[in-house]
Amino acid sequence: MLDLSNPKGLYIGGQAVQTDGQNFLCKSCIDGQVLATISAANSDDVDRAIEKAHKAFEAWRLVPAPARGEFVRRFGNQLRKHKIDLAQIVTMEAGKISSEAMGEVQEMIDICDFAVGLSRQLYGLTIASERPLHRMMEQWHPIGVVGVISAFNFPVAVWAWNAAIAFVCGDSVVWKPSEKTSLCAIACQQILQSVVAESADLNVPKDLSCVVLGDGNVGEALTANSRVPLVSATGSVRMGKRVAQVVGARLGRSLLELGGNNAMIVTPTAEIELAIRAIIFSAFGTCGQRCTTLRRLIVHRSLFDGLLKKLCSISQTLPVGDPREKGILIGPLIDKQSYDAMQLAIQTAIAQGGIVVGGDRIIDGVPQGGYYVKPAVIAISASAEVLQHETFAPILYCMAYDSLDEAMAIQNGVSQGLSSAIFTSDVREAESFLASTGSDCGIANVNIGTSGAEIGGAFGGEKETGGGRESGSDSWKAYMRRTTNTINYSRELPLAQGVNFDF
Ligand code: UN1
Repeated sequence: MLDLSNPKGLYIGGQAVQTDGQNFLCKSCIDGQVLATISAANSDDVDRAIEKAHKAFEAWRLVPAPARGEFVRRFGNQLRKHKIDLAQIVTMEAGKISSEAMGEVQEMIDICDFAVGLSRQLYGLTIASERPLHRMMEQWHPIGVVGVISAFNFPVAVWAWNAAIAFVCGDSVVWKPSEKTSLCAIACQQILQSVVAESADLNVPKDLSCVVLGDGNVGEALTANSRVPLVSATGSVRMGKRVAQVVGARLGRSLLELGGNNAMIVTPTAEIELAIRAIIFSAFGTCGQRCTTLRRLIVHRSLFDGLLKKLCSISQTLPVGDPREKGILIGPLIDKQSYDAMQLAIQTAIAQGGIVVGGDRIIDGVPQGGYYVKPAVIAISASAEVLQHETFAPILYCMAYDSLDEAMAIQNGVSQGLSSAIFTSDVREAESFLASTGSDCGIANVNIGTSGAEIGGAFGGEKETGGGRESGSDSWKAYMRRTTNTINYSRELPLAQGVNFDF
């Protein structure tokens, strides 16, 4: 059923619209093969989609939340049916190995299940009024069109985190995916539209979901439009700063999930075999292209040499290659730009005293035209400047520490604050890491790697990571507007704070 043969730059509900923006190529990062050419949406197209989505919102907010949940339940079921074909498109465009691509679709299914339950739990508080025969309460109302900007590395799940929650909250969605994974977005839209088409009984407005394709200009038009009360953006710090600026200038709301630069501390009481498994997956899985990827390993000096040696040897034997092949654990980088950034980071690390194992390009035994690399392990001083920057590639910087306070200072000593972990069997160390004086990240784990979070928790981080929270817990509140209501059922009009205003 998924048909990617004639992709367009604009999807308004089920309607694919031919646009006349600049052409861009959809490529497979497996071998650089051109999969399609799309003419991008221009700013008028984006405005049009937003207008349609706004109309859809006006109808959708009248549908009871549990019925909206029923729609999302059907979407989750449809995703179950399409799990394999959607995962294959993720593999084709983003280069994920099959197990990770399937895992990504599973995240979509999981968030749908979560959102279905949530659709009966959009609770507001009742509050004791200070005035007699008065009652206070809060309600959560749908907010409007939610603009979603997503990155290439989670080309389907991040949209679903936003969309499934937005839909049960009574919002409509306009999605601007990374232009590197446009086909993934079109496939998602098709799956969703098949559910819309079969949900007449739920009064689902046909333009509930729109997709606008193209480069940063498309994102710019989406963020600038004041019909979009919330923009949820995932990507680089540079992009996030721009979104914050444009949305902030019109006093809209933005939910940002930006760079990571995540660290793990390995203490002397760590179960080292577990730690190694967590390090290898977190650092090199997804070819180092998760925002939760482990980038900085902070190891107690007593363990440093032994652990480094093991990591160097394991990392160099990990099977790298065509992600469609059985047994391959690491697929390609997304593109040449990404490869160049990796090489630049490695050269910078060397110039700053780093000792490197791996990191070079693999040419033999992999599809030509893709950028395949050996994971890089770099022993380096904790004070090296290169550690301040996140490079979206499989590079693991390793450094030694002497005291836990020092390790914590290293861990927190960067401008990003997404994910963090400690491996320890010492309850004092674990609790210190989780305490207010410990990790300053949005995610802090014990005896688990930095990546691969479950959807049930709130996902996001502090500092330059942007402060937003998506996915589980009470993240839904960002997708609604809160009203506080005071109701007087007396025959008097007492003023709050005892104020007299008799006339
Ligand atoms: C991302 O890289 O933008 O925790 C999201 C994880 C995944 C989500 C990552 N569940 O690694």
